[in-house]
Amino acid sequence: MRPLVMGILNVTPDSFSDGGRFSDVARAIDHGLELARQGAGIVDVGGESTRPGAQPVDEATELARVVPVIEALAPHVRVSIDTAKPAVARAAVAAGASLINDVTASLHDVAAEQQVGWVAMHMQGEPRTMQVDPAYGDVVAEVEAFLVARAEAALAAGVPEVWIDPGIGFGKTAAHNWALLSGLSHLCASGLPVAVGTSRKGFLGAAMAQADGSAGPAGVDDRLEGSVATALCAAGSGASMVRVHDVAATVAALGAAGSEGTSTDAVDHEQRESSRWL
Ligand code: PMM
Repeated sequence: MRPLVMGILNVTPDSFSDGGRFSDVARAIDHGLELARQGAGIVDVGGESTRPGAQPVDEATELARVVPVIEALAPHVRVSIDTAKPAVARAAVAAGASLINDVTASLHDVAAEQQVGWVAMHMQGEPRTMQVDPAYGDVVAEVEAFLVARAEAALAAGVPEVWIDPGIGFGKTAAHNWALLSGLSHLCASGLPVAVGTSRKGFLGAAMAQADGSAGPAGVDDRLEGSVATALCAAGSGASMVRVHDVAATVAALGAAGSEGTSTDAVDHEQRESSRWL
């Protein structure tokens, strides 16, 4: 089955890719509706940048950024809230969000109390310093053990829908990111639905330059091919959701790769294997 496409809507002045573009509420709402028209099954609204080195924002600022946008989008498309703050998660659910996208993997009690879905993402360290010196023994095994333990705690607490996400770029070198993408099927074999976000991330800039012989890494707005290719790879490994900026291109590529329908359920590997490369 084709994975769910989560469209990214950062209502922030400083996100690494779309920072500043949608910080005005009206423009953010328009863009969220456009992502839905392009085929996003869910729009992920965030009001605090998590890019490496980002400074935290206060609760009132984050609430003012996300709540009006969620209220406007929720009648039209499923909305998730990308936050690390319990109060923002609660307000977002009150405004219509039904999934908490949690890069700290620490808000499962809020998801249980509100009876909404929860994405547990892996991060080593915290955004300000996470890229200073990320280190693992076996990155795939360590990320998987962490996520499965968090998911089990959430399910035991009564969270109705639990996703796991390896957190590409969050306290990881390029080698760690590639290892996690290559090892994604291990994560999927846990039986938990897996979400993956590679879209426009830095490791793709370097990889794309290496592939085409450019002198410097591809800039953040020139990473479309790498973003779509890795989303497809993730889908091929069994991911049930891909988090992307370029919704139209990703939806088209997933469609062209041959799988039918959209699912948040376990992925039908057999169907994909037989249809993907026809
Ligand atoms: N990446 C970013 C932000 N939130 N959430 C999940 N679940 N997975 C991710 O990989 C992820 C995320 C950073 O990217 P952005 O600044 O473009 O939103």
